[in-house]
Formats: sequence, C-alpha cells, structure tokens
Amino acid sequence: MDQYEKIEKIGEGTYGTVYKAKHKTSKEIVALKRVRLDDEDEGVPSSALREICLLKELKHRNVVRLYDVLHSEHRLTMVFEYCDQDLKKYFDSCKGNVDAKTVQSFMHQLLLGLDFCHANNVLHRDLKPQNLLINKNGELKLADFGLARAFGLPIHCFSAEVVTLWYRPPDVLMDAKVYDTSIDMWSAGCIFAEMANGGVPLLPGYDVDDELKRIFKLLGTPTLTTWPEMKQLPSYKEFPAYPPVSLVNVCPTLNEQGRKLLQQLLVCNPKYRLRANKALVHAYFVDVQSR
Ligand code: Z3R
Repeated sequence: MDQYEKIEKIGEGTYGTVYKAKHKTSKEIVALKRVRLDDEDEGVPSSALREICLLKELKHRNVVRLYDVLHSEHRLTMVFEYCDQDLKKYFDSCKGNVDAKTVQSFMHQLLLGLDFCHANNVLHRDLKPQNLLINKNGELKLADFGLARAFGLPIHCFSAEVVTLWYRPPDVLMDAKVYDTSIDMWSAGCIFAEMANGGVPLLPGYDVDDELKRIFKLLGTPTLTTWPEMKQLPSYKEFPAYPPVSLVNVCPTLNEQGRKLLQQLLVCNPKYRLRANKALVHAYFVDVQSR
C-alpha cells in the first residue's frame, strides 16, 4: 500500500472507498478501492480472494482493468485503471442533454463490455451509472464486475447508503435465487433510457413494492401466460393488471430502432430478455461510430 500516494477520495462504492492515487516510482495514476468486509476480524474469505484474483484476467477495452489485488491484515485493496469520471457525474455536466450519437456510442460500448464479461461467465449484478466510467476520449468502461459474486450484494453500502433498486429486474426483486446474464441486460436497458433522457432515472422506486409497481405500470403487468415461472418466485405477489405504455412517451428522444432495442431489453420474463451478443447486432447500431 505504501507504494501509492493517495491524491483524493473519488467515491464511496457499495464495498468501500475509492481513491485516486499515484504510484510513487512509476508515477502512474490509478484508482484504489479499499474493500470493507462484514467481518473484518475473520479476514478476507479465501473464496472471495480467489474470485477477485481471477478478475485480473478480465481484459477488455470496455472493462476497467484490475491491475492488482493487495491483501494485508484483514484488508483488501484493489488497484484499478483510472478513469476521469463516472456516468452519473457525466450526466450532471451535461445538464440534461446527452446527444443522440453519444447515447448510441455509450450504449454500444456498454454492450461490448457486457458481451465480453458474459462470454467469460462473469456477471455484474449491480450495474448503475456510478459504475460506468468515462474517459476524456469518450471511452466507456464497466467497473466492479464480478464483485457481487465474490463479496455478495449487501442491503446497505458500507457508507450506510441503501443499495439502489432502480436497475434491478422484476425476477430479482421477487427474490429469484438463480441469476444469469439477463440480470445485467435489464440494468443496461434502464441505463439506456436514462442516457436518452439526459440522466433522469427511468424507474426510481423507493422500495421493492414501489419498484415493481413502476415496472409494471410502464411495461404492463406480466401474466402467467407471458411469464409462467413468476408464480414460483419466493416473493411473488399479485399486482393489478396495468396496461403497457408506449415508449415513445417515455423516451421521446430515442429513434424508432432505439425504442425497439429498449423494448427488447426491458422484458419482465428473463428468458425473453435480449442478450448482449444479439443486442450488439441490433439495427439501432447500423451507423455506430467505433474506433
Ligand atoms: C474502479 C472501480 C470503481 C471506480 C473507479 C475505478 N473509478 C471511479 S469509481 C471513479 C469515479 C469518479 S472518477 C473515477 S467520479 O469523480 O466521477 N465519482
């Protein structure tokens, strides 16, 4: 740890504090994430450590690089590639206006990162604008991939902030015990709509019930015909049969193809939610500029 000089605190994540830091000899700028564990006295579980070390091999332009894992005295520090800002801060700087080309480029890069991680059997499980990082040259990178499996998703952030429900799919909100890549595709849909709307969150529920109600009021309440497995979910409960609303009114700045892509991501039945590899070849991206 004393190889690094802390410059400033850049964030309070789900698992701990993130600092901007400089390597004392190489002068390289990095992001240091100090993970707080529930049971500090017990030390870092060896299963978590193994999981985290595997993430060092996850190398892709749209995934924040994990350079190193420093483990000492019941503490874990992860050394990440540094990026200039997160998507939440980017939204603030845009003051409600993200141009259509930027939305398309960010969404494409988000899907490229997701496709790579999913192809390597790594899920995120907690995608949100705070863990999408943006570089000065317009590159988008996914941060905190694979941490949920290593450490588990807590109810509260270590900073006592409540973990957000806004990007969670209905199956997870109803306590589905098995997850797959579809969980991240739902979050990608919510983030897509949020980008198109200049940073206004699509489904800002204040508890599980309110989150589900907002989802069903937007997409229409699923039925046992459209989603038979729903009834078996641990926290399944009946909701009024809300009719779906048109996404034209919800994301007026998205073009028709963009709306169609969004509609295929925001599908309540996880089985029918679009996968990242399919989303990447969607007609919405015909004219995407990628360097
Ligand atoms: C790795 C993991 C999480 C984060 C990393 C790197 N960088 C982060 S959060 C960050 C956040 C900002 S700048 C860099 S902010 O100033 O926009 N909040």
